[in-house]
Amino acid sequence: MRRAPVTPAALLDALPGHGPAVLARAPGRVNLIGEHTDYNGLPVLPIAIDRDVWVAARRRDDQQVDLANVDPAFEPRRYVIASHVPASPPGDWANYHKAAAQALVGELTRRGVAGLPGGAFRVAGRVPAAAGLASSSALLVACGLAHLGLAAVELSRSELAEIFARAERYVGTLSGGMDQATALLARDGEALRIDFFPLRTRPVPIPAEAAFVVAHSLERAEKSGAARGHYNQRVTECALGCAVLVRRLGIAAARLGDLPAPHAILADLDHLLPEEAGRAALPALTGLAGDELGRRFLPAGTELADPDHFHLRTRVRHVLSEAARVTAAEEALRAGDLRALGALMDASHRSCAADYGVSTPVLDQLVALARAAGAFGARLTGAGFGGAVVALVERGTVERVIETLDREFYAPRAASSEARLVVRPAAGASLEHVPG
Ligand code: NG1
Repeated sequence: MRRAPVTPAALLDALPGHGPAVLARAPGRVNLIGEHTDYNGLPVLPIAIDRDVWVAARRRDDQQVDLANVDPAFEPRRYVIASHVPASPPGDWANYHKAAAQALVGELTRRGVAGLPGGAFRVAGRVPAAAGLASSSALLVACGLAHLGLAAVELSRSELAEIFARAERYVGTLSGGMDQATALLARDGEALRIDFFPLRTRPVPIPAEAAFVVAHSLERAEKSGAARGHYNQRVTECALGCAVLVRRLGIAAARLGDLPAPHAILADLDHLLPEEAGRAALPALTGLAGDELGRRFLPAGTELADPDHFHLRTRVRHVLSEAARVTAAEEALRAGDLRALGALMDASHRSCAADYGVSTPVLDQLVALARAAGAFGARLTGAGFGGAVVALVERGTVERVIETLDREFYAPRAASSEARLVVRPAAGASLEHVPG
């Protein structure tokens, strides 16, 4: 049975105690194009979606956090605020609250502002989890915004995007900053081009006839599970690929996004980078001694899918070509050319699958079904390894795409109709102070 949606008013009513409260909202996101580029310092082009996490909160007089979720699958949690909050076991939902709180304690201390108060927090989420729709970041951002509201401290949205992006690494993923920036800075009806290091954003209007269908593969892309090692592996392969290029070309670059003349590098990649490298080959390839290599690229405690073996050429090829596709996609959107945008999304999916190794046969199947039903283009969205695809569809074609997906994919699997959604570009997070 479907549970009735919980209203923000009911969430406020569920708070213990009396007096003023705050109500925070943060949306999930669908990345239109620019996958696995953010942590490389290269651009992304997501939309925030009309599915959000709501958090109501009221201040406590002590340093305790009392956390509860309307979904009984997420059990209540309590912890004490500190500059180093011990993490709950991997996958525990409280870790996203802890991540935000620990980061805010650090930030407020750095600014010489009085500490972060304890509080009661009541949470309701409508972003499908483990679907590549950034539900974890929506939870972290909504909890963090609510907590700042309790502390009565204001920080700019851009500052918060950077603080919360770093904060999410608390859960052990070497993640980039796309999700938190989208949740905080997106604008209603528009896509957001985001550049990193330093963070910069610019809205990109979306033509009225464009619609977005998100279809879940029914494979959970759980970054607290196996996907974390695979995600971190890609981050490390890119960093190593960059280090090899730095040595081969005699240039300075901290990450792939710093490389000069990426088009020329892309054209010559077969000569510049080996396809693969074992760990033993890395000192010769990078010119770095083993201990420096370890410290910079393979720190202890970072979970990797295969710590002895790295793909270099294909990973770098995906990232550099994907960055060029983001720029072309922004131009296509501004020109209202949905056909061109769709073709770029298709190319992005092929690159994610063949070069980056983050697609699955089911994601490929969903992309093919959406294309066959008339979508302009379709691609996996988010980290991959399961999760969802996004299809760019003309408004008049949405029904046909949904019917095809239901008939060919969801009905035979007896899946819930919530497995596929039509999403619209929504505004970023909000915070409201509710008088007592
Ligand atoms: P999802 O799909 O929400 O887990 C992850 C990263 C992003 C980005 C994409 C791939 C987190 C919180 N988010 O998103 O920063 O790197 O993968 O483009 O890890």
